[in-house]
Amino acid sequence: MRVYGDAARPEETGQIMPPGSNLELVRQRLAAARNITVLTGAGISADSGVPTFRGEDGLWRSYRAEDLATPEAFEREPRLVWEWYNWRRELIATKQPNAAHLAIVELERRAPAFWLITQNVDGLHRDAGSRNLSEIHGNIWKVRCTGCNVVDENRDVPISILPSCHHCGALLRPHIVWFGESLLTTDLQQCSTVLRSCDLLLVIGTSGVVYPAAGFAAVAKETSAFVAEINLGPTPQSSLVDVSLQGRAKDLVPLLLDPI
Ligand code: BV8
Ligand code: ZN
Repeated sequence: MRVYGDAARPEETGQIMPPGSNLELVRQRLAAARNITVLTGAGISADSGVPTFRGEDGLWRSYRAEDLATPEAFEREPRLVWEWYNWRRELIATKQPNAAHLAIVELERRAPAFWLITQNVDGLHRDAGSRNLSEIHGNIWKVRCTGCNVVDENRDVPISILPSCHHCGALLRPHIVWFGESLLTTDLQQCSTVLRSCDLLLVIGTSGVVYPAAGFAAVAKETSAFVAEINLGPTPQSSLVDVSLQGRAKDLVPLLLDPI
């Protein structure tokens, strides 16, 4: 059952309910929840000025992110792929966490049990202070050796376009999960645990089109968690969740925290 206040479903009426009508419901559920899981996507960083993947600002030059974020593209044109990641590193290095990132840190501090799953690679949740965190698509500030597989933190801005491993000299790649690559088994196991054990899942700023993250709300619903979504508009998950709050993450997420 989905709550949009007492009105009919928006897709039936074409009406978008103001978030205020069920913001209170989500706030109450959050305050009562013993075990909270949060899933975020690029939309939470949009309010920090980081381009989303599929928004009008999400394209880079004439390439689509899905064509660059693949092992095949890196195999074929490592220089072009590194140019794209360098461009993103230079941009992200100038951005700060926003009120939504900080509210999630406060939620982690207050909740008896809390875990954050992010699809974002920008590192802004970590910068904000999140610690119970799975960066399931990797982190743009980490590199991995294509020879010896060593993972290192690398904050060079700009990064040299074809960086090499100081252990074995082989080419370094971004430590990021590309399309067609599996997520880390440890991350998948942690996601399954926290999705099946939570009594509330909050899904923030994701278009819900990239798997396996796009299936996470359904996993939480299987074990009867209360699922709320925050997004600018409806997503493929909207029919599945209990409440959809429509608005900017930086505005809505802080409102979900009861004032102390
Ligand atoms: C996998 C790293 C098993 C790159 C990313 C065929 C072959 C192989 C696999 C597949 C296949 N067909 C399908 C798949 C699965 C594939 C997939 O799902 N493809 C999609 C495109 C159909 N998935 C995979 O490949 C995954 N691996 O399945 O492994 C496997 C292995 C081998 C063979 C078969 C299976 C790996 C997926 C990870 C890909 N890497 N990122 C990089 O970042 O450089 S995904 C990329 O999309 C980003 O990580 C991003 O986070 C993610 C999801 O996008 P969103 O975060 O949702 O961002 P988006 O721009 O889409 O939406 C933003 C949302 O925010 C919007 O809804 C907007 O309304 C909202 N918003 C905007 N502003 C605000 C806001 N909301 C609130 N407030 C605001 N202010
Ligand atoms: Zn190496």
